[in-house]
Amino acid sequence: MPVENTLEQLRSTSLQELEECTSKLELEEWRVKYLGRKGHVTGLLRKLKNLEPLEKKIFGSQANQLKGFLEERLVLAEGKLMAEETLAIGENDRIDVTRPGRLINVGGYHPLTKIRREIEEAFISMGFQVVEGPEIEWDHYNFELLNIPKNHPSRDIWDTLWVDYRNERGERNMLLRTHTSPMQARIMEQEEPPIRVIVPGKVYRYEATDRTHEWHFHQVEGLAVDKGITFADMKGTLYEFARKVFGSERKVRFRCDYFPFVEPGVDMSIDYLAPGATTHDWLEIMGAGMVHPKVLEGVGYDPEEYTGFAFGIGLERIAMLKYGIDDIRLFFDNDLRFLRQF
Ligand code: FA5
Repeated sequence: MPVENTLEQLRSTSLQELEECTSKLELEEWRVKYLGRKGHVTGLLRKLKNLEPLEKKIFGSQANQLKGFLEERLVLAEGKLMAEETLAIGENDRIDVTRPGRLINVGGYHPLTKIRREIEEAFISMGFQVVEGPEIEWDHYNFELLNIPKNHPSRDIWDTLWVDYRNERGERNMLLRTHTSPMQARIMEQEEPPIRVIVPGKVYRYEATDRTHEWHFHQVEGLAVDKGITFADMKGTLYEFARKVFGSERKVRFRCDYFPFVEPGVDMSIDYLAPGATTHDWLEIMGAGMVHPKVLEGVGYDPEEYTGFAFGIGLERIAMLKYGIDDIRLFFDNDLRFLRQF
């Protein structure tokens, strides 16, 4: 085929194919096919060396022009493709600022966390510090240092979950703490008076559950030890706590109670109208009392020099009273319909 025809044909077929390219990959394949080292245009230029000098000159220049022309068209085609891609991205990602936003589910605090913080605030404002202690405890701290010797009937007050472990004497002496009171002994062992601390934490009991009893729940222990602390200090502190958390109108009741580690011992209840009930009742929220001299001696304090008071508040009970919740088990069901109310 004469060279001019070949040039013309190359021009029209290559341009047509260039038109049909719709991606960068196709454009690159097109470039290799026509302008690459083994491409049609380059091949044609190589063949020119067999022509007569004049023909070589004419067609050489035409072939070079075609090469330059196709290179330009390739750049244009690449530019067009890029513009189309940019436009497509804009179409897909366009932001409609007038559309109403989607509601985001923000997590909230568990009601018990809220109450714990509120109780902490109340005591911090009265000069107490917050400390924490272990949930797995030794019999020594949970019972013995609290004036509850082995085989003493008062142990029955706390139905205990024992850890499957025995010491070298074969005794089972590790347990899930039944109350936060073991921290009384741990703190006094390490610190010198004056002491004023509260200890929030989880406790466990081998107990049947009902509306007001759980087998795992939270307490906030309190301990104040110094020279000259009296029962009146304890009453004043606990009334102030009740006033801060429940308001000054709420009725509070103290009654005598027995705990081996205090003398005298009391419990405190709050006036309670259960949801749906018509008559008021009392809900016990804490045990308290003056630290027993034997407990002070056990940790190396002189009971003639120091006195103190201690208390253990049931956190779930406070939350039930504050939020009008009539079943303690709701706190641990993880039902979002319940948790979202707070
Ligand atoms: C004690 O646990 C003592 N350690 C409290 C104490 C501390 C007395 C310091 C004296 C000095 P008690 O078993 O009564 O006491 O529990 C204290 C509070 O925890 C109760 O008043 C109640 O509010 C809460 N409570 C007790 N048992 C349960 C239970 N099964 N479920 C939910 N709350 C409970």
